[in-house]
Amino acid sequence: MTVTEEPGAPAPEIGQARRRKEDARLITGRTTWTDNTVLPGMLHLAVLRSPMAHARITAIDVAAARERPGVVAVYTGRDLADEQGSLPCAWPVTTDMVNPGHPSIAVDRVNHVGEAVAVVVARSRTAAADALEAIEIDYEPLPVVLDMEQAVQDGSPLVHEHTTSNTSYHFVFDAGDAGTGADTDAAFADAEVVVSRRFVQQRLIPAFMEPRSVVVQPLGDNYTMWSATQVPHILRVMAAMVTGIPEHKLRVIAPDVGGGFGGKLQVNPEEILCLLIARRLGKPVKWTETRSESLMTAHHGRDQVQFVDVASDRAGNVKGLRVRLLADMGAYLRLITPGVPVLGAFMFPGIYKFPAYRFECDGVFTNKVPTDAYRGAGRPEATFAIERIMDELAVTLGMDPLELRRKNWIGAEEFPFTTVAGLEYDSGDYATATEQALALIGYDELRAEQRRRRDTNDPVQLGIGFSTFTEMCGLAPSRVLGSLAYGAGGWESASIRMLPTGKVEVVTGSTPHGQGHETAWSQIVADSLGVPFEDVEVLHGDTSVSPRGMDTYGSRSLVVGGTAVVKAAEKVVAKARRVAAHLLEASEEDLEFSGGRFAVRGTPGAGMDIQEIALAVFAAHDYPEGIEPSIDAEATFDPDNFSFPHGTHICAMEVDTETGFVKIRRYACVDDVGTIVNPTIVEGQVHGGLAQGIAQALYEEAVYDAEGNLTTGTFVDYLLPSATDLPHFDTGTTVHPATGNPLGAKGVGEAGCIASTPAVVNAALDAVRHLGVTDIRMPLTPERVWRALHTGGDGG
Ligand code: MCN
Repeated sequence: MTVTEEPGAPAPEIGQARRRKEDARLITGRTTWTDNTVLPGMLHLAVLRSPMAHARITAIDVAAARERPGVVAVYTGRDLADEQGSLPCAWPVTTDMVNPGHPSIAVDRVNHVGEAVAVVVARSRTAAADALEAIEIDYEPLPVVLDMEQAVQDGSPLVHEHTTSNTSYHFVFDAGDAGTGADTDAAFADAEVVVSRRFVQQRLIPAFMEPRSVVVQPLGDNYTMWSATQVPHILRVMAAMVTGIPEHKLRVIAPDVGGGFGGKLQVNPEEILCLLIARRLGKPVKWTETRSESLMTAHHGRDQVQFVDVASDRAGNVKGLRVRLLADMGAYLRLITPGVPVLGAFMFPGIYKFPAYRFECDGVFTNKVPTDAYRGAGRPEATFAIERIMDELAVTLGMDPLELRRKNWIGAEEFPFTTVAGLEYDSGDYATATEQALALIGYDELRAEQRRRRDTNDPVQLGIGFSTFTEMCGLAPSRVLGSLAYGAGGWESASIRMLPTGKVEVVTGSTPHGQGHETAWSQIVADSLGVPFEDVEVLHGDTSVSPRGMDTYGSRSLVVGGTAVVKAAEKVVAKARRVAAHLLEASEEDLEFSGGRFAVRGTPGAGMDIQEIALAVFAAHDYPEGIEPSIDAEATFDPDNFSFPHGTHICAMEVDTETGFVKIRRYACVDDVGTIVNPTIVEGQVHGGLAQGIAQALYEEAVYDAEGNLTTGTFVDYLLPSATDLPHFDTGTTVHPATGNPLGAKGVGEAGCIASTPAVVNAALDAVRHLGVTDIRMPLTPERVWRALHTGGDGG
């Protein structure tokens, strides 16, 4: 888009570090979270959850619970069996993928701890929770399957008895077959050097701040659902399909939502249960989870075992990449469970020019909570694997890890570049980002200090780790998504209405849950229409207000939704121009639009502000033929390509070899997210992403015991870092605009999380490799690091 810049004109809004409009209400909590919703006669739902990871339900007795004070109804899976259908999985990655279906409430069998087995509806939340204790259930235990590598062995017990194995699907991408690369087996057969590693991507919990919450209000045969969701539009379509409630009778509202990180990109069992029960009882029903329920039952992320082979010549020119994954699906396929590792398939080659590439993935069922999207969804896993194996290759070749990367990355002059995975990277400059990051962190001094510490056998060793990453986001071209997931489009919509007083309402199909769209979209509109930033109001998250949308995930909102806003604004200006020409008695061609004003070329002083035109149209008895009496427009945008932000992240890490404690000394990163709409928001997004990526490397892991109980079910056991656990971040940016959207923007919402994990682990290994340590399993707890140092192995 062109931003008008002329002498005396206000500075463009795009690029300004505006403070976020929405923050006052979000930070103080003075807003409409779903759980604040209180309706007359509202009932409360509490869910009884299975204590067994795998069992047959042989008897359920709810009679005593029905008698408890305040209880209105109690339902089991059998009671709702005829109407509950199956929760949706929208991403069948192969034609023969096995999907066992997923009831919102178990009927006669449970497949993970925490699965719903009965629900109580009562007049208060406490009455509902108390009555759960009165429900008696008999379980017949079945063998529990928890470990993926054992689950795929012949003779393993089955998670789903009607299947023949625990493998849901086997997905293959072979660049040789796809025509995007050479024969991988031949590349490996001819290679001078092959390095193979097995990496474990531990299971993580999205751990959003606001727990999930849902309220359903029935009014006749109409239903309004409030939900703390990232995806009100997708939820409405899917809930209508599952429950049979006609879509036009169902309104979904996502009020302000306190974080999601992919964990609220879901159609939850409780959302369906609230709908079904509100329909049965004709009364409003609310469910809000406890923190323990959230950690135990909201979908988890990651959980892969990665077998990675890289082939190269002795000079360090890479020749081939082979990846085999086992991806833990958990007990069921949720909304995009199978697609998460498959999305990663395209990112394993990273920024490097591999001539050959083969990827295989088995999606494996286990008796654990299903996995699904978690910030980055597939791309952090892939980035970890490639950035770790590049370091391992460098060590094997005796090369500097940066020199190896430089030798193999795509040069700035080579864009657009089609990768061996078939993606077209549009723009970037990996060398410049790396040089800036090296300067930011003070690389030469750190290397000198590292040498000193090694030479003096200092008990605290220093390491420096790199991650020179790219990722694919801005999901996504519909033609690509459509070929991967049924019914999924990758477009976004926006509409802009100029109100009579000149204020502007923008309706977006994106659904912010912490990303600051109200601010960024206001900046875009302020520039496009030449109106003050403060005069723009952004509306979102209600299917009656913004009927068309594809919601927020995959760092798509600015690239796709922001561009839809630009396109709608262009239409608004075009419409206003026709009106202005009519009112000013000039031809449209003679009008110059700048800074919100249509000026008549060659007639000084003659002109009209776009905000005046809005009033003139409202009050008009005189507007041009063929024009509706309003200045408004709607647009959709469907990108031709993904966006490919990139950057260089460097971590300097101290490792105490006596205690196993690690400490990030410095962390510097230079990210390229194309044109930046709001530098403050971008920096905040990078910081948040770094916190989560570093947390994977150092702190977080969802752990199950041998019976399938989640032993990290509270924040005492699941180590979510706070600000004081994190280092200062030195951040920088380079700008290589994206070529696929008029803003030139690339997504930023996941970048920090995708890039940082391997930089941290590479740094720790760089500190202690000379002491014989070749790998340390994540998270790098002091115990693991100590074991790796003193007893060998990966500390696992
Ligand atoms: N932005 C910008 N200039 C750019 C790129 C982005 O100013 N070149 C701004 C955008 O205008 C927007 C924000 O940065 O305000 C993020 O934009 P984008 O990269 O398009 O990502 P989305 O808005 O689509 O957000 C999704 C992304 C994802 S996938 C996860 S997971 C995530 C994340 O955002 N979850 C979050 N950031 C989060 N932040 C908060 N606070 N809470 C979450 O749950």
